Amino acid sequence: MKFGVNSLIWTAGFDAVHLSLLGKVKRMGFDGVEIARFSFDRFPAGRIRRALADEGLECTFCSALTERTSLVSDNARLRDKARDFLKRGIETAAELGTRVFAGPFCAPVGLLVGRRRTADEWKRAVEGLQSLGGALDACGVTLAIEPLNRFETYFLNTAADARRLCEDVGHPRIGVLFDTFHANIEERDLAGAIRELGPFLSHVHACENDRGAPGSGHIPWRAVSQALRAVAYDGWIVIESFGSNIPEIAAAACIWRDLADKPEAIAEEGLAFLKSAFL
Ligand code: LER
Ligand code: MN
Repeated sequence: MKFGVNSLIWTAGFDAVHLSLLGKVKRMGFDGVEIARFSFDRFPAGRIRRALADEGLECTFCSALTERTSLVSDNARLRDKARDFLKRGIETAAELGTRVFAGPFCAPVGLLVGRRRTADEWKRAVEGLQSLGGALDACGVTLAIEPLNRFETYFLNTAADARRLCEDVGHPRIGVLFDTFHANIEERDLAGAIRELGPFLSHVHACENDRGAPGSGHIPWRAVSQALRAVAYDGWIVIESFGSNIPEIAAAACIWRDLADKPEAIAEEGLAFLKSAFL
């Protein structure tokens, strides 16, 4: 397993001006950084890739569908926009030199429609994801689809549904991102959910129940660690939290208070805890 930290702790628009963060992340003891972007225009992927190599760091890449971009919409224009966006994201991940592109990639983050998903929406998600198979193969990238808790999406909330979605899609480069924060709200048994995902588990966000430092709340980390071992997971464990000034996800993530004295504390204290619990 490799440990990473998500750049959303500091910024939603990781760019050349943030390269000094890389040295800091390396000195904290992480293997890599998860770079977050919600737009891929003018993104200096090559420069960031070289800076990562200079620091001896790896990376993963994450994003999200936001307003007016949806694979499941009945509006073909919004579906096209979502497919183009995800294809650009997959190509950008390859330019960064990572094999993981992760996030909630079916419906826009924060969209709640006051009803459960329909069979037509499920079918459109399956077809939309299938249409990305060629780009994933060409770029050697895996798409890790993230179920979110019910207050952030109506479309995909549980590990069991995420596994079924992947089975219906049937592409080996499409798997599931398991985020312990969302799972704590939606799963009866976090370890059981991980075991049920088995080979479909592609990526992990390690988040405390309040999005603070892993180890400071009530997520059952030992059980999570044992379940990851049981399914022979050897991918990334990425600490994810959000600064309170991230407009792209503020309305969905609803973090309205500081979860630590400074953002670095979530990364540093979380990593020390995870290494003791997981290694
Ligand atoms: C993104 O990884 C995530 O977990 C979401 O809660 C963002 O709103
Ligand atoms: Mn997450």
